[in-house]
Amino acid sequence: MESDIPHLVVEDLDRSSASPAKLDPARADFAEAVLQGFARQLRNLPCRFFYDERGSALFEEITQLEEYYPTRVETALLEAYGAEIAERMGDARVLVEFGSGSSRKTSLLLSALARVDMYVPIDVAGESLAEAAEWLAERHDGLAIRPLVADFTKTRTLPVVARRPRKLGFFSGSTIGNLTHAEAQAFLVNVARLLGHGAAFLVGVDLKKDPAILIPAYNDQRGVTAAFNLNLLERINRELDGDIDVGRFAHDAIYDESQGRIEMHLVSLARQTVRVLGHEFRFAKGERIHTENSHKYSAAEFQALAKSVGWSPANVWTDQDRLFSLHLLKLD
Ligand code: AVJ
Repeated sequence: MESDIPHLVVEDLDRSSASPAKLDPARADFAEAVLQGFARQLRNLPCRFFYDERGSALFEEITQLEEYYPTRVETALLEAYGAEIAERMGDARVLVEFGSGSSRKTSLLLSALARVDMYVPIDVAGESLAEAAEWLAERHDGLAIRPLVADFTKTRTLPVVARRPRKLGFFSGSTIGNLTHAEAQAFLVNVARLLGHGAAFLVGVDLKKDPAILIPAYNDQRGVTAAFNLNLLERINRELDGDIDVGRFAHDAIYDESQGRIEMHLVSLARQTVRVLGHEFRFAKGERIHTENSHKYSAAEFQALAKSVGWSPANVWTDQDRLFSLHLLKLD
């Protein structure tokens, strides 16, 4: 899928960078993704790079938009069904959270899961992870928190203290929608391995629905999602010595009915040349950079996907308007 030309940028990066703080691993990772993504016929940037400090703040703003229903509805589901969910999840003591965004939702779940005494949040964003851990520690007495700074799709082992039999998992916000179906299957296999026998896994999944509701959720009136998308280009300018005129790109969000997914793109508004780390890239007017997929699943589709890799769908909770779903999956 990804890189057929691994690590090609490392040397260029050293020489052409204006910044003396060269080659920290996070920056090298970003550099490689941008130089490779921009060199492709169909240009793309992986969505994990949205979440620098500015991007994380913009995402927080997105979650509060009228048009962006997922956070609001998922939170309401946890509030309404928390006790029932906790009862169905069982009495295991360790909770592992993948891509632990908002600690608000986690706190709701933890309040319902009275038996849990250890919480392992896994996220690439080390700073927000530490902040969230602090926020939760204040609210949940006696909870041991063992954050893991890692890409949750690549995590193969848990901290030693968390390797107790029977674990619970939580993956909220429909972040699973960022993955293709094949990637989601691979991820579910990995979670099964991490959580082990007797595991219960709660997954928030955005439901398929009328594009008239979906599209505004990814293209809001106030332009917060546009700013979130365009921040990728600003981040390139900030971190990779880029000279991109961000005003010459526009945000676009489309719903691809056949693939059941929202796609976000950045569209070049003019024929232009941009420079990144001394490399030149020419864009035609109208040329696009694909920046994110957000897959939507009917409840039955997601259950079938989970089943195909060995999880047993145990329950699904949805709101009255059928906007969002919380799936409980179990492992024997
Ligand atoms: C955090 C991946 C769940 O796909 O809805 C929000 C990210 N992108 N608006 C989503 C996002 C644009 C969000 N996830």
